[in-house]
This record gives sequence, C-alpha cells and structure tokens, in this order.
Amino acid sequence: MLTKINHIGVAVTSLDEALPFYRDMLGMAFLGIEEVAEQKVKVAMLQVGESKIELLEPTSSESPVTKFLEKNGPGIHHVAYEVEDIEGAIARLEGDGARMIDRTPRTGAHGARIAFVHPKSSNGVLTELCQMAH
Ligand code: CMX
Repeated sequence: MLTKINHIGVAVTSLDEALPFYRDMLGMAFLGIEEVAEQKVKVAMLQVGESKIELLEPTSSESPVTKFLEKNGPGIHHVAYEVEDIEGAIARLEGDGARMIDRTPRTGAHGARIAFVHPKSSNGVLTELCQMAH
C-alpha cells in the first residue's frame, strides 16, 4: 500500500528562523515555500535523498499547527507516506478499524491529495497518506 516516506513534517514558529539550519547547515536542497490555505499553514520543502522535510509554520491562530506548537513547542509533527491509490488506502485502513481524520482526500502542498490518520489510531504519530499529482 505504501511506496515510500514522502516527507516528515516539522512544526516551527518561523520558517525564516528554521530554514538556515536545514538548508545551510545540513545542506538540504531547498525546493521552495508554498502556502496551503486550506490547512492554514505555510510550508517549506527540503529534499533529502528520495524523501523531504516539510517545515510547517501556522498562518493563523486557528491553524492545527498553532495548537500543536502551544502544547509541544517546535518538533516532529507528522510522517507522510506516499500511496498510489489514496481512496483504496483510506478504505483499507477504515476497514481495519483506523480512525481517519479525512475520509475523503484533501489538497496538500504541491497539489498532492492527502488524508490524515488520527494520532489516536497510530500510536501517537500523526500519519499522512499522500498521492502525488502527476
Ligand atoms: N502528533 C501527535 N499527536 C497529536 C498531533 C500530532 N501532530 N496533533 C494533535 N495530537 C494529539 C493532541 O495532543 C490530542 O491529544 P490528547 O487528546 O491526548 O490531548 C489529540 O491528538 C487531539 O488533538 P486536537 O488538536 O485537539 O484534535 P483535532 O481533532 O482538532 O486535530 C489533527 C487533529 C492532529 C488532525 C490536527 O490538529 C492536525 O494537525 N491536522 C493536520 C494539519 C497539517 O499538518 N497540515 C499540513 C499538510 C500539508 C501537507 O503535508 O501537504
């Protein structure tokens, strides 16, 4: 069902403050910044091997990432796995009893179709499925 880890999401209070560590000190390839209005976040993508690091800065006090930062401070927010058939993956997980936050896919960064599994169903790790736009 899963083909690879697409990205690891890291919650940050400021992209400007966090980027130099990943881009300049670790030397990851910086792919750009994009606002995902539907999710109330601004994301910076950095490539490492065939996976990415996604820095997430909230754009509103109502963003889910604001809530996360208030509770935990900056840190790992989610792991995103790539799938080829997101509807099939959602159906299979729900069939196995997982609690989906998104029962139908939403639009994420780079036009990918995404769906989150609730952290209560995934051992405390917010888990994202993503099907890339071709
Ligand atoms: N990792 C682990 N646990 C988390 C979590 C996270 N990232 N975010 C929240 N939780 C926990 C909370 O601590 C809380 O636990 P307790 O009940 O023990 O206190 C529980 O999950 C519920 O949290 P909540 O924020 O009150 O619940 P909601 O149902 O309102 O929100 C969630 C759930 C996690 C889906 C939402 O907050 C969220 O983060 N959505 C994803 C947003 C996002 O990352 N968008 C970017 C996508 C960009 C892309 O990849 O393309």
